[in-house]
Amino acid sequence: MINEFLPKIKEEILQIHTENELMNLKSKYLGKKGEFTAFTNSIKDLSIEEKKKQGPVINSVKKEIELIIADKFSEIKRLAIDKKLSEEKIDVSLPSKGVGYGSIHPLSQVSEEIVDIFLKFGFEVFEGPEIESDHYNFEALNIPRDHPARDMQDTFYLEKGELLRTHTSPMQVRIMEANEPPIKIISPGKVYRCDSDVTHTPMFHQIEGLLVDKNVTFGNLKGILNEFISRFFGGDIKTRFRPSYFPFTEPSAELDIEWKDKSGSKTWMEVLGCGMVNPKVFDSVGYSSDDFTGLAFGMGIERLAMIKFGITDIRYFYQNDLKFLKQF
Ligand code: 2NM
Repeated sequence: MINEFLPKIKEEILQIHTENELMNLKSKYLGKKGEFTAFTNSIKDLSIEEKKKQGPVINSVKKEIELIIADKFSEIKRLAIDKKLSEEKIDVSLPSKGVGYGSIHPLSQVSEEIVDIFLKFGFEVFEGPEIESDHYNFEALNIPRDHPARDMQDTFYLEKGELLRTHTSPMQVRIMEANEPPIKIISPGKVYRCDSDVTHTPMFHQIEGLLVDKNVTFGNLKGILNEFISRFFGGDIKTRFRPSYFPFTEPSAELDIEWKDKSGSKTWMEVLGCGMVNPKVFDSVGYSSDDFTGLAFGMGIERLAMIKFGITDIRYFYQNDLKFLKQF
């Protein structure tokens, strides 16, 4: 009879220790074919009077059974957690797994190394905005309207006539505009050009230098850059200044170094561009070309790092492959 269910279930539940066993018990009584379910189904054969009497009793017993099962369920969970906590021990005397150390990215290493050399020469470091105006990036640097560098294919143009700087010289124009000579600065930073192959990426890094004073000569330019090359590449490196053209310098030159290629034979490698600041640049920043002369140079960090470390594909720098990065 209905009164027998609760004592029976309470008795059986004492023997239960796992969630699985509890689920089995639940379905044994409350499942579709369960004993209690069968009992409740039999109510339909009773008279209306009996139904009214038995209905509430059945419901309250069912609730009680569900409660007993739910309590047991919580108890099983709690015991499992207690067991886990008491068994799990942390052995603080075990050796640790060790920490993986990061390292400075090769481009940062090379950039810092170059900056360090010029700091020792007495240059000051100035960084500026990567979004620039046509004035600072082109106009003030004597890059004329029809120059290919201004072409959409070389320069990333933004809205409102702004653009991503294609070199770090705009910063040097800003410094000249705001200061009288003497000036002795370098500007490292990211620059952007629409270009992509094994030696070009749309973003790369540059360091440009500028020295303006009375009586600055091409001899000073050669002296500074030769000393830089010897410190950066180490030892006795042959250099040659090969005539070239930039709108912002006159005369202009490219600096080559003698270098051994993979097969061991000597070749000339172009490492940077340089020249004496074009008087037209001085005009636009308000310097007097009668009183002052200037030397300037610009180099690509990726290019110098590739030469120094013998890297043949520029894209290695940006793939964050630890096998590559760990070599530096
Ligand atoms: C280069 C080569 C030659 C350069 C010129 C100037 C400035 F602002 F003074 F006009 N800054 N940098 C310069 C000169 C850059 O890069 C290949």
